[in-house]
Amino acid sequence: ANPLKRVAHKVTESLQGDGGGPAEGIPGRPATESPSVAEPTEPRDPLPPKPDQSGPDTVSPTGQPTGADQARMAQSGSYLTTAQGARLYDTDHSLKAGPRGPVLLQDHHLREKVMHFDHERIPERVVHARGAAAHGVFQSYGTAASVTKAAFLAEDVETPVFVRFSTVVGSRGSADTVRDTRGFATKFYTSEGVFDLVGNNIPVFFIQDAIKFPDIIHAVKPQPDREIPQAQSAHDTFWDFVSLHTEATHHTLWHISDRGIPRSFRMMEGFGVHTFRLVNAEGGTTLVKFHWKPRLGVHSLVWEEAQLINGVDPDFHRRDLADAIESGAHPQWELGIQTFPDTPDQTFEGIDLLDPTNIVPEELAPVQPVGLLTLNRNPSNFFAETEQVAFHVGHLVPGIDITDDPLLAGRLFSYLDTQITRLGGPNFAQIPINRPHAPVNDMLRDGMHQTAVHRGVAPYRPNSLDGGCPFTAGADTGAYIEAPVRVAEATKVRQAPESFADHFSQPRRFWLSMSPVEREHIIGAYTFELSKCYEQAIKERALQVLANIDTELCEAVAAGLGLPAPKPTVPLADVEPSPALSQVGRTWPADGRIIGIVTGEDGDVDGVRAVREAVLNAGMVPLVVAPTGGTLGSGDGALSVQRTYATARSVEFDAVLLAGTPGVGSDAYTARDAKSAPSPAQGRTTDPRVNLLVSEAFRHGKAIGVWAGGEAALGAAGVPTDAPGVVVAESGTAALSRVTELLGAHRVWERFNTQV
Ligand code: HDE
Repeated sequence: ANPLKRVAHKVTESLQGDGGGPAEGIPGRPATESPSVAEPTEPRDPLPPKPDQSGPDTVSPTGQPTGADQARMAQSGSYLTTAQGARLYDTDHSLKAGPRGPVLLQDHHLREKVMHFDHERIPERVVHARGAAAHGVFQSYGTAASVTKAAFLAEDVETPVFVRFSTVVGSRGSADTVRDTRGFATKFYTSEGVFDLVGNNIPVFFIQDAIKFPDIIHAVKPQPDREIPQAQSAHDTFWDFVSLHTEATHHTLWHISDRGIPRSFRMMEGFGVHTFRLVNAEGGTTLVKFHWKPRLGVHSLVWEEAQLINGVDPDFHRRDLADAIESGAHPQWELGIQTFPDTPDQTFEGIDLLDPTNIVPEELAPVQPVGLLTLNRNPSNFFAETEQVAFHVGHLVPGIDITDDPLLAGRLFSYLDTQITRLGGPNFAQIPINRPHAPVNDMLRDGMHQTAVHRGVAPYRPNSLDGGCPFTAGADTGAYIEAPVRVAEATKVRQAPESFADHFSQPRRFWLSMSPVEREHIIGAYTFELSKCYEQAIKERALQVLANIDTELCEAVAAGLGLPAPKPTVPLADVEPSPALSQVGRTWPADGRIIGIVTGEDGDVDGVRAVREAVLNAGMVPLVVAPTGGTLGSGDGALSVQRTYATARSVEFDAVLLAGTPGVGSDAYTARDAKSAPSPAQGRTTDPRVNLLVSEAFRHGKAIGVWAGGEAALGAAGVPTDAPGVVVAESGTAALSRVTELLGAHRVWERFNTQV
């Protein structure tokens, strides 16, 4: 076990702790920096960034200041100043004519302070407004070198990256665990310029042509009259559109499946969606689809859990990502490519590669790993980095080119255009997070928020006055040269190709690839969403779409809605399942999983201490839950409590351990907490909050381990001791080792009402 990891985990706990344990100062900073109760008055320089915010240095070869250097430029010296650097002696009182007199217009500090505050917000992204991001590094294996000359994909090249995950629909302040597609956008600061891979966690899209993007987004966003519902697809306008516009069927099915409610950003796949074209050193081209494969596997929440988390901890995914990085459990993904010959028809095994509603099953074209992404540093400032980062599918490097996918074409326009409104002008490439780490010598000049001081007199070509500089490069000096692809001779039309017309066989393949428990979740999710629609005609039309995917699916949802199941209007496609699409049935590492250790007043403190250590040693995060805050036990061996019965909810934990007899005989539950008194169970009183925690964990398919009398808490919650995934052990560590094995499958799938 790595001792550093343990120290770091303690940091995580002190950040999350609400148990009132001993103050440990500012997490991650030296103890000498810990704030005393009184405000410090001795002038000193700004505090350094926390350790998790200053990972490996990513200084740009051009000497552009990055990270801490950049912070020093914005914040230096010990004294408070105006934006112009004049030191201030008071920032709490406006300048007035006498203490009770009118405020004077001449107060330049007041005016500057309030003026700046008034403009602190910028427009949120029109889609993907809510996100969280991290810095990291991409280590290339060199396995793609035969198909692309991109320098960052050559053997053993390390490239700094910044990755932003997002939801699509909700506003910037919406909750994390809503049912939605997730964005997975990666900025590679390569030696040949920035490459952005702006993908999603779903490999297909709602529409085949960018011109429909405003339509789908208008349909899914809150309805325009009352601006409800926030961050949800369960409403009439969304289902109105997707039931009429059947090319959305495949994406909608993924969105309704467990992929729409990921357990963590760290446990999501990512996809470039479109087919791209790679170009190698000899000029040879290959069509590819990009995939990100998470080291921790692909895992999801269950719907009830997702809904509860939105209230209990709306920042669940954001917190999970930041905490994991802070604690040293750096999330990792392998970048992989599926490759296809660049034939004139751009199809593979009959699948049109230009249609972004199609996948190519991995069984037909295996995903070949080409490098490893590790996220190892949290942003130091959300606004400067996560909010101001500007991704663009047109940020390409030599060796990576586009195809004629009509969805990609529109994106090539949109991502630049949107930054003008969002970031206030055309110079957003100069914002620190967006700066390339390659030398930049453009002839772009002036404009809003210009921060460069360009030299020379000739920002034009050809010129002699600046000695002819800048010069254009050639293929041998690293120029980006478009692949000389033939463009078909054709007539201008507003029309989709015939090969884009099949909207149901790919969704059917997805459905047939699901395990029974995943199908049950899909049926539940369609029933939930359509039940939220008011218009009968929309529900009926949505059922018609389902009938064209699968009869069992349609009948089950129709039964839930209390409507007749329609017959298919197209023959059901004869497709082979793709086992790679299912999330169930494999075993994954349990790293970074959160284990709730629930104990009572008479809890087994030594047992809790031992199991807590064992959780840390296994690379997981223990959170101790007790009736009240403070510590368990006293003296050197005292254990901090991170959650109390009042603040803990089962949804925070991946598995639960019950130490001793938590909640049984508890006095912590008083009339203040609820109207009813504790209920008797097994001859003793029991705390309903612990009952709820245990029964929810059970219902959501989580492993539960008990020892030292914990069976009583199971009994009180109505959980049978011999149920699947319930472990009764001699000691906490024995319970933990069995629970860790169960976590490998993510959930105890046998608990759901289907055969796995
Ligand atoms: Fe986007 N998309 N998109 N999108 N998209 C934006 O760009 C757009 C599409 C994706 O973390 C916007 O800077 C159009 C597919 C991600 O900053 C905007 C179309 C995929 C992010 C935009 C699509 C995506 C965005 C809003 C249809 C997966 C967040 C703010 C042609 C492959 C990036 C911004 C971040 C953001 C337009 C379709 C992924 C308006 C017109 C397909 C991950 O430019």
